[in-house]
Amino acid sequence: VSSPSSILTTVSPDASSSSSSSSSSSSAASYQTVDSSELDMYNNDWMNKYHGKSQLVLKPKTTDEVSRIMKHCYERNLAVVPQGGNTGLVGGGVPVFDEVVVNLGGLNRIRSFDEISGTLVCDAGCILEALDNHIAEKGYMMPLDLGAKGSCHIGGNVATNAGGLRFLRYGSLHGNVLGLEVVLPDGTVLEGLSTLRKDNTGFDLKQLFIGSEGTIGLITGVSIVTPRRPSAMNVAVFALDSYEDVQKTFSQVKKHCGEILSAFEFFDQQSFEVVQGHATAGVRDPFEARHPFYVLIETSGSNKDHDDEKLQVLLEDLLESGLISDGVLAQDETQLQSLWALRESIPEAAGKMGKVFKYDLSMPVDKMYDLVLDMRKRIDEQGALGADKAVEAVCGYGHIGDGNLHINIVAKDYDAATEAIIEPYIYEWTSKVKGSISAEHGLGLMKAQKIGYSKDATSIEYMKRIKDLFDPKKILNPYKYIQV
Ligand code: FAD
Ligand code: 2HG
Ligand code: ZN
Repeated sequence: VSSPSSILTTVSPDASSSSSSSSSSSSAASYQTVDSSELDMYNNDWMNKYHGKSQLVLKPKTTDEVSRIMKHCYERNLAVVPQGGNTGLVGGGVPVFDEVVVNLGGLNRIRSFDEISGTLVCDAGCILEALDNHIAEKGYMMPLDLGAKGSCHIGGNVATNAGGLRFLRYGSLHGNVLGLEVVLPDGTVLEGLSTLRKDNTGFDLKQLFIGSEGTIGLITGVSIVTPRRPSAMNVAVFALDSYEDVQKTFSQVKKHCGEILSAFEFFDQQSFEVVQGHATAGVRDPFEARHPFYVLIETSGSNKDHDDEKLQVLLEDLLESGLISDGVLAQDETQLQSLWALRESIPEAAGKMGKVFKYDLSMPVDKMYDLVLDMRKRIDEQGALGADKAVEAVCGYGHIGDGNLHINIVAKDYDAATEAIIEPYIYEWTSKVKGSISAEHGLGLMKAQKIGYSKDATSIEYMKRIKDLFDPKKILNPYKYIQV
């Protein structure tokens, strides 16, 4: 693959070719060459499940550089993989073969922040946590939060339409994103960085890029509305005996604390035990005994005494009614963080324990846990479940308040035999209850051929036409997203 321009930072194992282009080019040249071990981090995903073989990673610093890269690649039919923080869980952000990786991490400027409206305009490569810290000083917070916040980019979040832990309160990025700046496959820049809340002039094109997973354009700038940072936050974790009780508890929590509720998460005993056995720090068991289910609730408001009182009443009510068997309420910020760690550490702990087959599903809440039980039964019936077997654990957890279940099947290897026990069974099951096979992580490479389980033929046909319209040469993120 030839070097596209003279002002790009590249990561390439081929020091001679990159540095020679550098020395022969203009004074603006800033080629950087590193050894091939550094290429690995751009070729392999967070789970070490998907492996590309790209020999060229480009790290532009401006929208203009991204545009010039795309113009070059478009003219020469070079395939390109847009990459953010590379925390995606479906293999969408790494190459399949030797596609050029365009990593957006160099685009990391905050362009503006309006302290009256809370509108933030920034480069797509800004790290989510850095943005949250920046606006925290001004009394605001990002409307989304996820375990990968320290690495993922806002551009990656928009490209995947990430959900996460604040979705219940602040909703989808489809509602919070006000505008996008996007470089199209031929290098054209779509200037859509509006800060308007309301704008009914024609098709809302930005919506097409939210959740498009780098298949129709590279997002280079994001305009997003942010809410005020709540001054009072509470977190509680409850222990429960049955999934039935989890659902009833959700109903009670909404009744007592609906207007201040900002998260309602659940995890089962298996998830809890994986965390206790494998997570890094701050995850001690706050209960005296183990329980079949746990829920974490978070409230966010502006009057601490008022919220504390509400939670206290809720806790007493839940204990009295027998819906929960135990409960802990964080008394300070440290405890609040350690209760959240019980939930947030599950992906990391499962990853330390083994190779994780991850499923991210939405479906009616009353059906959710039946799937976890069926999955365990099925794997067990095939003789594959147990400490010294192919599958060591089947964890069920997720954003139950949003109807979103995560199933993490911790296996010894990413082998075809284990996958064949799980798939297509899990997709068929989800389809039967009219659920979605991707609630928030996207389709990527993992589910590029599975969209038919959740979408009808006409919808898929129109999606393909949209792809053709923006990317007629099919150079952006090939083999991903919709390949049916
Ligand atoms: P990448 O992984 O680099 O890329 C993801 C996809 O977006 C790829 O298809 C890529 O081509 C495309 N892309 C990236 N940047 C751009 C861009 N600027 N323009 C166009 N396309 C682009 N996800 C959730 O939804 N909710 C969660 O709660 C959640 N928790 C997580 C917890 C952990 C520990 C981890 C590891 C992941 C979690 N994720 C979660 C998944 C992941 O973090 C999100 O999907 C995140 O939004 C990806 O952002 P990224 O910058 O890492 O993107
Ligand atoms: C979460 O909710 C993330 O923790 C990751 O979406 C889920 O790793 C997973 O399967
Ligand atoms: Zn999630």
